[in-house]
Amino acid sequence: MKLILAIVNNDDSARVSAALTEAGFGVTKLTTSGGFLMVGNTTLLIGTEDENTDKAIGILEHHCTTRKQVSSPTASYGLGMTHMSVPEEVQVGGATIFVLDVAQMKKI
Ligand code: 2BA
Repeated sequence: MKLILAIVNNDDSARVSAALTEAGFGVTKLTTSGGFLMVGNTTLLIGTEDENTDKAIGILEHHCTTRKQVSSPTASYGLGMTHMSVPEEVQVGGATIFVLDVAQMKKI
């Protein structure tokens, strides 16, 4: 079994969660923030059998789009405030995906 951690843009999270749920995946949404831009994003936890991992990643790829975002002065917090108040355009996402092996899953 695998646990997929997918960090996605807030604007994509509702659509991709709905698509995953519709395809039969269990999904948990966490409200998170990126350490660089210091703005909100969404982390999806998806527990699934090994053979369904690629299908889940395909759904994430289909619904998560790449965007350009301008960093705000607060983005400097993640860099020890060395880049204070110099807005930069950065490319964000589609999605940042980690696939972890799960030793055990239990529902009690
Ligand atoms: P943030 O940390 O807010 O990063 C937003 C975007 O800023 C990144 O997009 C990247 O283009 C840029 N960026 C991040 N760190 C940077 C740095 N030290 N110097 C210059 N530019 C930097 P993505 O790579 O698509 O990442 C989107 C979000 O995914 C991140 O938001 C973070 O929440 C998460 N993420 C990305 N890589 C990660 C990792 N290795 N571990 C944990 N979370 C990660």
